[in-house]
Amino acid sequence: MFLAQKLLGGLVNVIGNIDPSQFIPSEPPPPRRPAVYAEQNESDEERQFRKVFQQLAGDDMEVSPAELMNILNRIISRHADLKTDGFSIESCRSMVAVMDSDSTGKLGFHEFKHLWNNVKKWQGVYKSYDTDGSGLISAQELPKAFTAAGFPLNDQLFQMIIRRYSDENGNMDFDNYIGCLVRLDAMCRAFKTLDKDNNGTIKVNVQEWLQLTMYS
Ligand SMILES: [Ca+2]
Ligand SMILES: [Ca+2]
Ligand SMILES: [Ca+2]
Repeated sequence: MFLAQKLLGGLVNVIGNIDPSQFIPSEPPPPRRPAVYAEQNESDEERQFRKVFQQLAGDDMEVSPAELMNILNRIISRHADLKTDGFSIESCRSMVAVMDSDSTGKLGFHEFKHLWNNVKKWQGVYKSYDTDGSGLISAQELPKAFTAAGFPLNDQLFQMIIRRYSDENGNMDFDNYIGCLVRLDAMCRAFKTLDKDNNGTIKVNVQEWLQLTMYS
């Protein structure tokens, strides 16, 4: 009896329902505003950031996947404590796709700023939860790190994430970690947007499903 309860308890723990209301996806980027309006109403910090953005984005004022890859790889080359084999073009295409709320195929100022702030925040989480200082997030470190990042998933989902994003030893390097969180964040945000009555369930048709899953 006791054993059965324990077994069942363990099972419930593993398969336990996740509660999407506990997820804390980041706020979506604000809607596009005319540049003149934006420039008149932004803080000093935003103005600084806009200058940096203009240099990174070039003449079209949008960051392409290749530009994003160069930017991220330049940054990580200055952080020896973050282990990584570098951001790939494929992972940058995926990040641009899930952040591209206005469907231009590139990241505009607000989309990029949103991604930038998240990367900064999640980099802090990565460092604090890499408790053994290996430069990688191990399978043991991962649940706490993801929970701190705003995503308290269950064991089953953590295992799935490790299967998909970590190496054969269960270690996740920095580029995989960022790629995974950008996607998780965007998918949770999409879920919250579609779950209009907030009951934890959404209904999508095939068009919406494919738009969500294939442009990601
Ligand atoms: Ca990697
Ligand atoms: Ca865009
Ligand atoms: Ca570690």
